[in-house]
Amino acid sequence: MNIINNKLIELPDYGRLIVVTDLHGNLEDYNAYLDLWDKNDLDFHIVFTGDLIHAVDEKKDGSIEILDDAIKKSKKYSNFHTLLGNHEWAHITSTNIYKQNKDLLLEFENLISFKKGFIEPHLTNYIKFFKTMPYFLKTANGLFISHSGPSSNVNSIEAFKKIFESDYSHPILQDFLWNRYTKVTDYTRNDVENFLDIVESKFMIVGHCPVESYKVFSKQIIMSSSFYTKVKTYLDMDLSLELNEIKDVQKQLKFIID
Ligand SMILES: [Mn+2]
Repeated sequence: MNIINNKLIELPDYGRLIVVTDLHGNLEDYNAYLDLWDKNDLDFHIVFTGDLIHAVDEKKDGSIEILDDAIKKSKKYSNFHTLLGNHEWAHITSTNIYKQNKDLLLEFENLISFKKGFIEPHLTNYIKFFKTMPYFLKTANGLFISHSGPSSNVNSIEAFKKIFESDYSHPILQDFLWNRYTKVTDYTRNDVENFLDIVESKFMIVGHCPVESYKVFSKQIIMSSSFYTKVKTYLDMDLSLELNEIKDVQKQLKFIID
C-alpha cells in the first residue's frame, strides 16, 4: 500500500499469525494466549487488537501487569504486536469514558497508584507506550485487522491515508476505534466491502463490539477472545494460506472453553 508509517504493520506471505481481541485487563487470558505463541520464531506473529486495559470486574484488574509485560515484549520481539484500542486512545486524548457510572480514566490512575505506590512516572510511561501502538495490521494473504471499523467515510485510498498524517483526534481514526456493526449509522455491509477494495484486502477482523464467540458481517469477522464471551475465540493462521471466501478465514478460528 506504500504507507511508510509505523501505524500500519504489513506481514509477508509466510509464517504464522495469532490474532487476539480485547482483553480488558484479563491477565489469565493474556498469559494463556502468549503460551500459544513461540516468541523465538520471528516469523510467528501475535497481535493483540487493542483494549488491553480497563477491567469490567475491577477486583481482578490485571491491566498493569499486562502493560508492563507488553512494553517489555514490544521492545524485545519484532513478532509481538499490540494495536491501539479506544480505551488506550482515551488516555492519550484525555477523553473520559464511563462504564456503569465509573470514570475509567480515574479508575486506571487509582489502579496504578495502588499497584505502584505512585501515579507518576508510570501513567506518563503507559501513555507513551499507547502512542507507539500501530492502528492496523495487514497480511499479504488479504486480512486487514483493526480494533474496530471500518469507517463509512473512507471513499478513497487518499482519504484513508489522511489518518497517518493527522493526530489522534482525526474522525476517521476514531471510527476505526469506536464503530459498531450493530449501529447502521456507523457502517454497513457495503461499507465493509468498499473499504476492503480500497485497501486491497479481502477480509477484515475486528474486536471491540462484544459478541458471543464471533460474528460474520459480510466480509468481516467480529471476534471476542476474552471479554464478554463464554467461548473465547482467536485466529491462528498460516500466513501463506490462500483466502478466497470468508469460510477460509472462519476455518482458522480456534476456541477456548473455560
Ligand atoms: Mn473497544
